[in-house]
Amino acid sequence: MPRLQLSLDELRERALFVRRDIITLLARSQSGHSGGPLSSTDFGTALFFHEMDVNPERLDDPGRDLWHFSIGHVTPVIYSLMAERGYFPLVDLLGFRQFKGHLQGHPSKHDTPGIEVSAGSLGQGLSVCCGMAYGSRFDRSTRRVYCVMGDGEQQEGQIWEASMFAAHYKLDNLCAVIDYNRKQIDGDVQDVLGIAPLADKWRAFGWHVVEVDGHDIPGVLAAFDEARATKGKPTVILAHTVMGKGISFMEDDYKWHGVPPSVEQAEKALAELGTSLASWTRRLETHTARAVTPSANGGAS
Ligand SMILES: Cc1ncc(C[n+]2csc(CCOP(=O)(O)OP(=O)(O)O)c2C)c(N)n1
Ligand SMILES: [Mg+2]
Repeated sequence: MPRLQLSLDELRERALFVRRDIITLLARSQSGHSGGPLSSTDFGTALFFHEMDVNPERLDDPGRDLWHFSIGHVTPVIYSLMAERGYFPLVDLLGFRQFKGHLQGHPSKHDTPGIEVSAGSLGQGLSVCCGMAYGSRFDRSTRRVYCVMGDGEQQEGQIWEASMFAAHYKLDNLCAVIDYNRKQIDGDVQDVLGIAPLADKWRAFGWHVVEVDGHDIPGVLAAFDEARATKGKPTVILAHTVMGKGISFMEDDYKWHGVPPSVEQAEKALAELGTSLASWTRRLETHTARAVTPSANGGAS
């Protein structure tokens, strides 16, 4: 079960596709979050299409890396990454947030193939990932565990309890990524409840800290490499990002935390991304089989 390790050009194209997917599924559902999914797109693409060893064709493969988005509200990017990676057909994205669909507003392990842990209540994911990483040691497994958190989420006390656990048990198979977009549901993180100096806090809690531009894919890949090479302690990557990245009228505005674009706004957004709502919807509608290889789901633009 190899890591995909797509080239930089392929990763950049994949990130563009994921952004188009996010806008298109939100335009269809008229419900859901825009800002965090778009800030998480580039490092998420690096994770799914280069870094992680996962096997969407065999979800229970014991050697698979484990991943979990503790920020459950960013399902538009989680599901788009999963669909593009071949967990389920792209057409399913058009059923986002529908009662009878399998893509609920927050991730549900009971509904979606490939979601291992349900999420939505902030602050819990790192604890779950500590359990996965610690348990892997007893399995004598070389798998790695990836946990994506938000910056506003850092205000949750449970994270710091888990952080102590991970350092105490030297969980160097655990890599956390923080979407450091400086915004949360009600405004600037520093105004709501300041978390700075975040890097110093994680260092003080015994973690190896890497700071990176979360939209610079080569930089993110280097950060993942550094995490792999770090022994005896867990690594946290502070991915500096921009909420709503890629869509001019959404960037750096917390009001896009939890709302979808209107159809008209989606048209504008997709034009900025080099496509149209009709054209990208058609791409999703026509991909009714799982995209099992990177080249099998490319094509339309
Ligand atoms: C325990 C808990 N408290 C509050 C919420 C409501 N909530 C959902 S997202 C969010 C903001 C999180 O901020 P951040 O992690 O920065 O995510 P972003 O806004 O950048 O997507 C809040 C408070 C929640 N889901 N869980
Ligand atoms: Mg945030």
